[in-house]
Amino acid sequence: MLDTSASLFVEYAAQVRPEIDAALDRLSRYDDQCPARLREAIRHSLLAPGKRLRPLLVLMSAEACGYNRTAALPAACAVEMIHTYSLIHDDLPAMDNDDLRRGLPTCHAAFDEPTAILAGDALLAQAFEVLAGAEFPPSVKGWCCLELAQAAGPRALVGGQADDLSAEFQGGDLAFLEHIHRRKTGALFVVSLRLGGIVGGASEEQLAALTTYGQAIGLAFQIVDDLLDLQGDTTAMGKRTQKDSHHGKLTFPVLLGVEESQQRARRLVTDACAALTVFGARAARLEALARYVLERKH
Ligand code: GRG
Repeated sequence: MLDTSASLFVEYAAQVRPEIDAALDRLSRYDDQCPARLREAIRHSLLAPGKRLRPLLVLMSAEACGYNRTAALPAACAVEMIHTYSLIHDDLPAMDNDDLRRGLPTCHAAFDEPTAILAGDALLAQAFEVLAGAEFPPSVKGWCCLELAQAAGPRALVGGQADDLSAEFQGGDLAFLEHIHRRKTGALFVVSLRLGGIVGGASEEQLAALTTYGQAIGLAFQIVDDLLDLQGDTTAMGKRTQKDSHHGKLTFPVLLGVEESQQRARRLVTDACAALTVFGARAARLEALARYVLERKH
């Protein structure tokens, strides 16, 4: 294992986030075929100050494979578009019914419900346009589109969300909770790392390592998210906290308690880092991100 601390990731993210934001800005300057209100709604959510963890994972994974970060940007933006669409739809009154996201009013609160639904729909479609239109070899583009569609689809993100909504009413055990979050949260983490690896020409062994790492940090991220919902502060988080406990939701601290949840997150981060040995010193930033997942305050 390398000697890395979360600050290595924090510094890298501060340097690279503006590159991601600039690319997302360029990709959302639609001409007047796109109605102005729809464009504003998309940009309101897409350009809001998110942490950009998933696009950073794409770029870090491509770089760990020795690939150029700028060339990997379309894959990074495609994943962030899927993530933002999922946040817009999750915030809708029919789902989590939230009024605050990324420190700003949610899309439907700032605009209206139909516009927010359409903004999400537009981003979901555009993610694939961006990937398919990138300057990757055709076989790489096809592979990336397949993996992203699977991660966003009924057996992953959407299926996890559906089960999460039903768990609010039915309860469940630890295995069910992990099954939800491997799909709802984990699948986008894993596909971010895999897309970076695929465009970066990763070997089978490297792709398998990225997958194992992604599954572990995805789950650790969700456990920490549940703990922050319980203990965190709305201003720092940029979204409402203590919603899960108030809605009787199935969460890790509810099932395991705070202490055991923290221990589980720590164990997952250790496992995640152990999976990266195949990358040698090039794993340093990914290891630092794993530590950041444990230490983050928002
Ligand atoms: C609507 C298909 C569909 C899915 C919604 C995104 C989502 C699935 C639900 C949101 C609630 C939630 C707790 C999701 C788990 C993943 C998560 C913590 C998302 C927030 O990700 P961050 O913290 O957000 O990376 P930023 O804003 O920084 O990008």
